[in-house]
Amino acid sequence: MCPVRFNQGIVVSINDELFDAIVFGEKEVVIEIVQEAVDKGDDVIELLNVTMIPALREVGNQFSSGIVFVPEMLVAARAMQGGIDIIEPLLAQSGHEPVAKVCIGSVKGDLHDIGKNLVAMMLEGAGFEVIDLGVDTTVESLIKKIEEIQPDVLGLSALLTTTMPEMQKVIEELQAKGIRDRISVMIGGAPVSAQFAQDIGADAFGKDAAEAVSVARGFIEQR
Ligand code: B1M
Repeated sequence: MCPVRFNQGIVVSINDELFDAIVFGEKEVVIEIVQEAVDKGDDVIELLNVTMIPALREVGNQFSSGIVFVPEMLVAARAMQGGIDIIEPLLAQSGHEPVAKVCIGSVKGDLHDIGKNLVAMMLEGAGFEVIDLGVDTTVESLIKKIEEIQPDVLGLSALLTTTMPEMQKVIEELQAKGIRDRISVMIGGAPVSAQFAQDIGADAFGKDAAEAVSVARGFIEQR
């Protein structure tokens, strides 16, 4: 199956070779192309948003259509990660004193972490101190870490519709422990929406990594 580099007439790739390398899980090729782009001083954020992320979305679409299966999704994710590892130092460069502390994690049952990692990197680049709590984080482990670290912001990520309810459980537990008012909660991930954030009592929804940074900055400005 040929990868779709257009979606409803909109170009989703500025580098078709890189797009295909991610779709087909060719990690070495991805590394080579991304390194070349970095060396040339290309806009890597644009490359990420207008090639790499759409390429993984294409893999998801092919998975939904039964064209590829979990192993192909996994090698595509690994190939993507190879590219992100090269971009990471550029995204995470800040050089400022931390503006605030953020704890971030993918909720219980959710092993997807590429989006969460990107959000964490962009926040670091924007001067936040980010404590990444990983994936499949249970309500109990999150609360324990929050009590220990006392972050200003909690970021929760979910990619599965089945794990979204975990976000509400975390917020309910923060309330039960009497610490909800001390922390701003941002949620994100492909199936999550601003409406869902409002419904479960989160403070905000971040559509993507760039928006997550503006949301986190907004939290701090409001303090
Ligand atoms: Co999975 N998977 N997956 N998967 N996977 C999806 C999510 C899916 C939509 C594919 C599909 O069917 N089209 C589907 C979910 C369907 C649903 O729930 N409705 C799905 C499924 C079903 C599954 C399994 C159940 C498959 C199976 O085993 N049968 C399984 C579940 C495992 C688990 O979590 N328990 C599974 C497994 C996997 C892999 C391990 C193979 C791999 C993940 C590897 C990894 O993350 N290390 C994988 C992948 C790669 C995907 C797709 C293809 C790509 C996800 C991704 O990384 N996108 C995905 C399809 C898709 O998304 N269209 C799919 C790129 C990433 C940059 O975007 O994560 O959306 P995203 O993050 C964005 C924004 O959402 C936002 O910013 C990011 C950057 O812009 N954002 C936040 C994210 N978190 C945020 C937090 C914030 C703010 C913004 O604030 C805190």
